[in-house]
Amino acid sequence: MLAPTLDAGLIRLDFPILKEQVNGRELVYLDSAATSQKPTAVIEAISAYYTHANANVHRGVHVLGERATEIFEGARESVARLVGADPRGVVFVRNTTEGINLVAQAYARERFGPQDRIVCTEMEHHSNLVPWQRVREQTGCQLEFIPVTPDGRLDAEATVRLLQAPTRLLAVTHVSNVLGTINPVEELIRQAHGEGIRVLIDGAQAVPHMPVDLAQLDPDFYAFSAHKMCGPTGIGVLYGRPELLDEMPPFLTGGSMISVVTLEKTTWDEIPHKFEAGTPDIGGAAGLRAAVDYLEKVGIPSVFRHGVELTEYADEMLSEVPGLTRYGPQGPDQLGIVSFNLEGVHPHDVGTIVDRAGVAIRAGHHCCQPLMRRLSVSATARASFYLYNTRDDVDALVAALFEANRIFGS
Ligand code: C6P
Repeated sequence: MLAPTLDAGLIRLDFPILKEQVNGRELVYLDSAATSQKPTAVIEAISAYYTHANANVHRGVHVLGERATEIFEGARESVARLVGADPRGVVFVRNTTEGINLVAQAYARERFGPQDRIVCTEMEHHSNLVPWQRVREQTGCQLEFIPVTPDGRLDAEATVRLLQAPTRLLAVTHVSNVLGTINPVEELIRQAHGEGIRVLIDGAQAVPHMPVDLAQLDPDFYAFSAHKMCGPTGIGVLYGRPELLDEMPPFLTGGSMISVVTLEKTTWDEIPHKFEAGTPDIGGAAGLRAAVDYLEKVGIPSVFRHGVELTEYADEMLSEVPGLTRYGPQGPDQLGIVSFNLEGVHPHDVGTIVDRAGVAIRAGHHCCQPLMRRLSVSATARASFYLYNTRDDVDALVAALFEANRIFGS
């Protein structure tokens, strides 16, 4: 059944920053894959935390300490509900990058040696690539990559070949931040588990935009960031299968993650606290909880439908722009992210010219240098959509691209 449509015009009213004037024009924000804008409810939740509840968590016997702990643990419950996870498996980290580093160091580094292989893909963000190179340096394990096809999908034949012994871990993105490709992660997890291979999914570009049910997908690890899903910067989530987290040593050590400390020896707290050393980002958790409430109120299935429809509209309109090359699949397995180049115009110039018209896009390698090499480009321009974007925003981008062509004489 099709989800109800959302009214992006009404939703825009919840995001005060969208009233900003940029270069004399009303802001058109098409860079949500980098970070999303924040609704008033999130901004107010952070402010309310500091105004009425600021204290440290899991320590205080006083009222503010209890309020802060309720907010922090309430955020964990909210996140767990959103993604269908056991709250004991929800570890608060700084961002997706830290979540993946946690798994690289506390899981892979501890277990793998030269006889083992980690498999990644050519479309990974550096955050899901560099940590595995580091593990290779530390353990001598092998690291191989599933190639990306010319239409921006994972090579099926190589996937089958690489999801076999000696592979021990597959680390793959759910949605590509450059191509918008939605990878068939449910099938990949099933295939990998059939061969006894653990799976980490980078969900940074998925959780904000589409329903994600970890109970159904059943990954071993799944990482995402609050700041791409209407929440604040500084807090993210690593989901880990509780039995695995239980077995793993801590990533960072110090206060808050211990059970008993003597001068000789320390024992660890229960999960997830074992992985949350030091004072956490409590204000961030307050914002994240409000972001989850906000997205649930709008309805993630409606956010997904809106992203699909806007991307289809953008594809149709961009096909009218002379000299434009689009990267990535254009079909049902593509979501919310449109990368392209204009013939004869460097993507940074494209970014600068559209910015003059108040349109914010990203230009560069998008932290995916190996993918750029595979696409035989040094950089692309990238527009990315979210629940507050409208067809008018796409039209503003397209008009600005015609202007870029005029300036560069194409
Ligand atoms: N991509 C982009 O503009 P952090 O920075 O840890 O919150 O997220 C890292 C990350 C990991 N995986 C994927 C698929 C991502 O898209 C990102 C962040 C931003 O594409 C900033 S480089």
